Amino acid sequence: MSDLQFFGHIIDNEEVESLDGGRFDVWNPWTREVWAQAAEGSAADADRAVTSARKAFDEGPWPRLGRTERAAAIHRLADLMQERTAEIARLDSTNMGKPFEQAKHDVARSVWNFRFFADHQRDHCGEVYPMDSGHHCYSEFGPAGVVAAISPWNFPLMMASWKIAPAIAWGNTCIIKPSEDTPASVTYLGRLAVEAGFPPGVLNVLNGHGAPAGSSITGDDRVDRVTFTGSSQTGKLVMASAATHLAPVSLELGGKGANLVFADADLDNAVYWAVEAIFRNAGQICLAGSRLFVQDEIYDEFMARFVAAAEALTIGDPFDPATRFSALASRRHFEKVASYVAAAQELGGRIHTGGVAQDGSWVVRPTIIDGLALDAAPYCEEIFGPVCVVNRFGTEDEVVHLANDTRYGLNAMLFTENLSRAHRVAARLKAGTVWVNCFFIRDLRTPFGGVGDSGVGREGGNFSREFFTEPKAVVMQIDRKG
Ligand code: TXE
Repeated sequence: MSDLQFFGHIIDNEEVESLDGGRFDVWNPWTREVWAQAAEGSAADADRAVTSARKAFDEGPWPRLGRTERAAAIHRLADLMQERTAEIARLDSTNMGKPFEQAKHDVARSVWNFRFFADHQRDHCGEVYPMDSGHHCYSEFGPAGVVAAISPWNFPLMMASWKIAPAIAWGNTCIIKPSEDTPASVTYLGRLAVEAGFPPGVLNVLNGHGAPAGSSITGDDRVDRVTFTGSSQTGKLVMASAATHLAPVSLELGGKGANLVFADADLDNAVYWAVEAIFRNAGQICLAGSRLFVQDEIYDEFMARFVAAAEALTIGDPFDPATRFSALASRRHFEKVASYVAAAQELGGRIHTGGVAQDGSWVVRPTIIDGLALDAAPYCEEIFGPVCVVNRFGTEDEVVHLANDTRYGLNAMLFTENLSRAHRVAARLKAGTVWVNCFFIRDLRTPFGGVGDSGVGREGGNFSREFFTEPKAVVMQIDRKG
């Protein structure tokens, strides 16, 4: 009898095996051992999950609950998550190699996602439109229906909660398919929803691979909304699949974030954030500051400080409190990142520090490269690892052009003490979010999403409301004519 943990599907509030009994192995990237198994969802399992969510929406209490009651149920789930922070964080650290302290922070952020959207829905206001003709009109925001949510492995719990929280807060029912690399914490969340007393079918967890599990739910015509975070390439497949039944999509895809450091920047602050932006979570962040542009006058000094700060990051076991940086999330991903480092070397890039650990681990050390051509693959493509490509610039116009010369447009950062320049450059950058003198700071009311290959749509606050509801106009006569 295997002593591996098992993560089943959660359908109709029951944790179940796949109908055909299929399972797959779940790896610990630091030890490079299998530590668990998860149910391998087939098209038949996906059908079961969608049937459950559809029934819960069409016949169950959830969409019909008062907004206060629904908010209270979601806060109960958030309370349970908060109580079990260490347990959940342990799952994410074991499953994807994230330092434990960062995983605990991710749980706190996930709890906040639930609390924020519960309250946002409970306290929202509709709109009234005074009309000229003896009528008035008001808007209503009713739930859209069944939501298919597909989440990635880099923030397993947090990215899933970012989708589930607004979906269920607005009265929808949901099927979440976590990444096959990281099924643990999302399955655990599904167990907590049962414990919190959610009605059956409100939150279904379907484990398994992109195809057939993911593609079966996105292509099911009983699904009303599809929200996806992952690669740009898969995003296109998801959009095509949702288009077969005209389900609106929200896609948060890849990035190649530009980080602009002007000569008048506060260098301590700029170095601190440059390190966070590309080495936190081992660079496995869609928002990573993976293209760094430094103005000529400070280039050498900045690089010396940046390299020193990168080398000071303690690499090790995610559960060692000293660890700031650990293995990449999977063998497949390690091989991808390592291949970009090798390509950078072949293409004449100068590696100032870092490179692939040669000890058999899945570690790529914090890596800083300059000297690459503007069309070199490691410079243009999303590496999604701890690899920063650096370039120098002379003028504001030049750096804006360099920063915008990409298919992506999720986010950018700029560091300057000149207020006018900060506003001027922020306005010119092609990105969904621009951070000035900081990084990663979020207010959940603000729009989040990207342009170009970085995605379609925005989520956050009212932007999530627009996506997860069917806004309705009710026009009412006040004065009867004649
Ligand atoms: O992504 P996929 P992968 C980028 C990053 C990374 C690359 C590949 O560059 O190296 O993508 O990672 C599900 N229908 N990002 O292969 O394939 C899949 O099971 C429906 C950036 O992990 O996009 C998983 O749950 N679903 C990103 C999710 O999609 C499908 C985060 C993401 O997998 C599917 C992750 C299909 N046909 C990777 N195929 C970010 N924006 O943060 C796969 N999936």
